[in-house]
Amino acid sequence: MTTQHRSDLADVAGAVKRAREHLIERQSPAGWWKGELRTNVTMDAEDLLLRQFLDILNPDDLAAAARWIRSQQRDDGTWANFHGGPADLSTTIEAYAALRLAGDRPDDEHLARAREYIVSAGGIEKSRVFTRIWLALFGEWSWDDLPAMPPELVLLPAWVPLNVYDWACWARQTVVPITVVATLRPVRPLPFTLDELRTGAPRPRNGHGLVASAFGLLDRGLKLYERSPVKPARARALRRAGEWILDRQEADGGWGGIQPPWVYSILALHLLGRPLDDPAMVAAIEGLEGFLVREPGDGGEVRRLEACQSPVWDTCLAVTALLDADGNDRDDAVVRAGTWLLDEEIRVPGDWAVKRPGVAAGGWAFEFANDGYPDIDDTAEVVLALDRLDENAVPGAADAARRGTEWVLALQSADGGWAAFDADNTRRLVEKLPFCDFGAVIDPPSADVTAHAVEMLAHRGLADHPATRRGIAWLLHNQESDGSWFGRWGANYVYGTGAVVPALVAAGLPPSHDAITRAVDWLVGHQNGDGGWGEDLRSYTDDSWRGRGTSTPSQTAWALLALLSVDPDRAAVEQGVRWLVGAQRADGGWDEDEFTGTGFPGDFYINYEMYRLVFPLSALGRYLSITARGAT
Ligand code: R03
Repeated sequence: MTTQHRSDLADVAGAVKRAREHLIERQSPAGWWKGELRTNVTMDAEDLLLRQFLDILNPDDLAAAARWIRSQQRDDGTWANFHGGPADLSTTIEAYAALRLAGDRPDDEHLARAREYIVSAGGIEKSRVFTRIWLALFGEWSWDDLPAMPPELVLLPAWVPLNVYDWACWARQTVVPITVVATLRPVRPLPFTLDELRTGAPRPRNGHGLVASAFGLLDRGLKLYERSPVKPARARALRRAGEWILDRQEADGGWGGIQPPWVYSILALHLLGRPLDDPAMVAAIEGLEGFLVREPGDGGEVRRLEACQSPVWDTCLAVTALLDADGNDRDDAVVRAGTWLLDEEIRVPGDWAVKRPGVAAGGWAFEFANDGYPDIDDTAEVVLALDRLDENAVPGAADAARRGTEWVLALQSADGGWAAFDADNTRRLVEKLPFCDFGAVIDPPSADVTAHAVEMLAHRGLADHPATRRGIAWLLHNQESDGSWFGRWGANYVYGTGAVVPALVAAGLPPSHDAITRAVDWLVGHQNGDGGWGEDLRSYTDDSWRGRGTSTPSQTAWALLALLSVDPDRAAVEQGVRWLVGAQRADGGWDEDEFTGTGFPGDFYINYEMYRLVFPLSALGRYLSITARGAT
């Protein structure tokens, strides 16, 4: 080994030490980690509109949220859905409406520029359904001009197409309350109009082909039914929807740990007759406080709402990173985190049991409180972390890991892959409904989640289990022709490939396997000149961006984790490691303005605050231990 190489190793060791200390400083006294989950200003705009609707909008909150929204406007007057992204029409309309609520005037320069863009992009008429629902609540859009959403949906048995269990869990929990709201069609006052944002253009048809035409007819039929005086099942459906919603309220007052079901459930329960001082309503509205981030800003406090919170995910990834850094399973931080994770295990059935009745509960959700919706991604990553703990230091870890493993096995989809929340949630018909113009509405298996499940099963000694073999076959079948894998929940092919390669290696595929060499070639071929990796979110809509973009800490770490699992001796590894070490801040952290998390490809993206720390620490830690092992 050369002197040059040894001094590099000392640099890496220093970087690992600083990152590890930085991570430990950020741990909560209770043992968890939680980075901020940043998304876009529709969260804040909708929060203000909700409070305006309920007549509980506090002027200080309004001012602080408006300050945040203004701070996110770009020079061209628009708002985007992610750092550096293109203008987004619906987001800009919602931000504009929120700032009008805060008293900004249409002829103020910043709103004039926003309006110019909105009108040039087609106005309210071309915005997404969710945006027009918010406007309909204030009489700024007609309920008649929204897709019909009948509450009878909740009465359909689970074998009838389009029943609520055909929808992804996040869509299901959003759509049920929306059917209530869209049936009761409330209109509350707004101290201004948004006429200036309308173009009068007719709404374009929702698609072509037989299915689109059939759904167009269905929509017209449902609207005629809305006008008929006799609707035999209507009262029962509304009652059932109310019960369905109430049954799913979580300990933190919310629904599913995510903003859309939360806010629409508040609206629905209120419209069904619950006053604001009803205990369920109080819990729901107060619970939102826990999702608010407040900090000092220019000109006063700013306030923004998280779409979701990631403590379980952040904590299991942090445990993995710490163990990758020094392998000490007796470390106090690791033990406290492991103990907290055991406490978060979900032992009650949820909606997932509709597709997998009789399966024993035992999994983890992403959030603090989301007992109805454990997910496979979190469960796999928690089990991977628990599996590396010392049972004597964290008693119960082995049993919990076993239950989690069983649950993941049971939630494998029929095609051999794993999705995030449900098994066999693959009915494409749902996507064709005119209502569905934003986000994903089904939850089919993805390469990243399947990889995490396979890696976990292999770690549990189940590499030869038939379920694992079918998972491997799924991954091999779903490799892109260029050798990469698609990243459903992280950006993008770098995330997918960074997840799949270590999983296949853990499951025993030799590094010489064609799928692995092609993946490695793809990664090496997409390394930036500076040694890092980056992938722009435009890769979701434009193939020329696959694997291309400014180097970021999390994406560089994902690529390194894949390469390290195959061949740590490559020049590409050295260069990537050097990029990470060089980009580290003095305090041990990294900066990452880019969004590298995915909520919905094309529509909704996430900046996970912890990604810039946990993944580089894992990558550098693994590099160090592999290299040290090689040196002895
Ligand atoms: C990273 C892996 C773990 N992972 C969990 C990821 C959770 C991501 C946050 C989910 O937050 C949501 C935000 C949403 N918005 N809109 C919707 C939505 C759902 C989840 C939405 C979209 C369409 C319909 C209903 C809701 Br219909 C902003 C597996």
